[in-house]
Amino acid sequence: MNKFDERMSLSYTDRAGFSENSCGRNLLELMEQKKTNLTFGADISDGDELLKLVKETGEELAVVKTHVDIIDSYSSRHTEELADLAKDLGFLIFEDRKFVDIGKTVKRQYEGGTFRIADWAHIVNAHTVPGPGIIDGLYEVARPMIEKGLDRGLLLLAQMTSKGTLATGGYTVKSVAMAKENPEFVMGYIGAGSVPPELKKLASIVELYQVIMTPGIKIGASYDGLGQQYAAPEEAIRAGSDNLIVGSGIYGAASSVEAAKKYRKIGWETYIERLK
Ligand code: 6AU
Repeated sequence: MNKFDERMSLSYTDRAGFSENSCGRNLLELMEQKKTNLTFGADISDGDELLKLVKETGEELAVVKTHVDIIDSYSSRHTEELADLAKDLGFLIFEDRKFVDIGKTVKRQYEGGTFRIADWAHIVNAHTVPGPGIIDGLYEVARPMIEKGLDRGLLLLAQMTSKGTLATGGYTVKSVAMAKENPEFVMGYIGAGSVPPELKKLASIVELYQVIMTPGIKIGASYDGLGQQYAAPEEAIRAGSDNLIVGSGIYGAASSVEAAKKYRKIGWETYIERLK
């Protein structure tokens, strides 16, 4: 059986057994237990509104993804309360920081500054354009936390959803190769949910235990006017996505809770179908 077919036929729990990163393992197990493979991309500038929406939708979610630097008047209260909600409602926090610098700089951006991301984000992501030093720099911060039993994992941006992206073909293949040195830290990849044939190529070369999380998902839309491209949730799951990242499809809906329930149901049912 080829890698893609094997990936599609195994449950999250089966794949979790192969994982060397505890955060990746816990995400796979959490998705199976909670029966949701949905991430809410909570791109909301008002910190209190963000917390309110997360409180309302948290039961439906495996992960809440933040862009902490778009919160107006950020204070550590926002991320402390988010961390409390994560414990109460059972989801992981993914700060979509997209680190993209040399190792010693990203190390400081992850650990310190205004946001102290490593203190509260279980998952972060990084571009591979700087080379493997970016993984080493981030891992210097995460390693002692992982050794203490905390969930800390890194997703590499092997692809992007935006029109004209350079993250395709050989770039994607080299990004996947870069993860191999640090299986205890790199838990998976961002893949382009919006471009199912490309996503399938990624899902055909990554290890079984690695998670592919996919933005670019929206029902009834194909473009946002600023480069973002969309596909339907079913298409992404069938092309190898493990987790659907939905932003404006949830926070822009008339009822965010109803939208989250809808994306959750489609994501989960399509995952169950692919196991058959
Ligand atoms: O559903 P949307 O289009 O409203 O939001 C998509 C979210 C945004 C993006 O910053 C993010 O997903 N994203 C990413 C991530 C998660 O790394 C990569 C990418 O290629 N495209 C993309 O949209 O918060």
